[in-house]
Amino acid sequence: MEIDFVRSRFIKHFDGKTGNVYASPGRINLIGEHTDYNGGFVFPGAVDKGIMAEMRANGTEDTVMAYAIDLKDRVDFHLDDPAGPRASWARYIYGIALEMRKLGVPVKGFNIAFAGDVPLGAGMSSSAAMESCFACGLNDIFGDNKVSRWDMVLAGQATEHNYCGVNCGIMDQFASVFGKAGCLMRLDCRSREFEYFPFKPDGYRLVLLDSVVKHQLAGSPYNDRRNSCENVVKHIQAKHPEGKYETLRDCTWEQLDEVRAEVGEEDYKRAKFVLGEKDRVLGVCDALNEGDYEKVGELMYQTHEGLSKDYEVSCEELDFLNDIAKECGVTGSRIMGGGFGGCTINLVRNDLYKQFISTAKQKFNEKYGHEPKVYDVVIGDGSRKLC
Ligand code: GAF
Repeated sequence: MEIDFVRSRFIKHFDGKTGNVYASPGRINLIGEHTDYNGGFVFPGAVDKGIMAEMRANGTEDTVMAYAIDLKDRVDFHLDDPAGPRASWARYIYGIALEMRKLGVPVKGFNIAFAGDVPLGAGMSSSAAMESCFACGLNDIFGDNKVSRWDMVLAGQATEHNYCGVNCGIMDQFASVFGKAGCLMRLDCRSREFEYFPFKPDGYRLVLLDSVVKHQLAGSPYNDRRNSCENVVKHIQAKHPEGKYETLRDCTWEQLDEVRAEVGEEDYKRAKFVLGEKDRVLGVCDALNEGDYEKVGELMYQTHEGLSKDYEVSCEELDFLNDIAKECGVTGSRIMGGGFGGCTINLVRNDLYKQFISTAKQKFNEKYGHEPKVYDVVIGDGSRKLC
């Protein structure tokens, strides 16, 4: 996306003056799904697509004038209005501004115009890209950049919790803020320690196939999944008062089996997936260290199976794309992100790529009347000021 594209709209829709321009990316995740809010590991990377915003203080105490370029929608609101704006996109601006105030940034009125090239509803975290982009701008304009990168991550997550109704973990905001070109990141969501993993799989590439089934976490059973996990932890804690069980990260397979009858089959299956996924992320790290991409792929297929059968966040279209990948001999394939629509992420041998993409397009089209969208993954940088 070009700076001039955003700048020309900013100038046109406000008072002709320019501001500063900021960008934040969406993300992919190689493995480690629904583990972030369970204190486990994730393996994301930022992508080369995201949100770009031009922002400038407008001299008022609390008036925000906001323009969503892609939607051609203008909303003005007051930061001191406890209800905030109704438009869902504007709530990200309102929410992050209030969360940055909580961190001591004296946010006052500002003008903002933004656009994005991260596909909406594809499970690539367009919302985290918005939060971290706006946080980066507010930190710069009003806060002398004193808020740390981790606090911006947490402000983005709090925006989801407090203003958008999604009880998400920290993976998406983390990836958007901390991303680094060419690197995936292994994050321990409990200790928040992370390391960059240069990702140059010799002979393979990552590609996303977008089912175009709109993934949207607000109003989806995402929060129910989290509640199920927390319920299992509560039961394990009650059985083991001597220990401290905060998340499923602290629980063993034996303990899960002990509470199986009490929590019921549904919550049991959810927790079973999470315990397995925790192990799979570590397995992928070892496999990457050994350059064993076939092993990485095998674990990706296992994740898909678990997300589909036990966590039940897949849909017919995503399972179909996964089946095609298998039939074509693709190394690894699985649902990416929260689920309920969006993309599969596929680890494909270079020599198989063309045939896989054309088969997937043709078969998906035959069944659903349209082709899946194809996004080649380019791992890019995290939140930054452009000018
Ligand atoms: C969504 C959430 F926002 C993340 O926190 C994470 O839980 C993910 O779903 C599933 O891994 O993207």
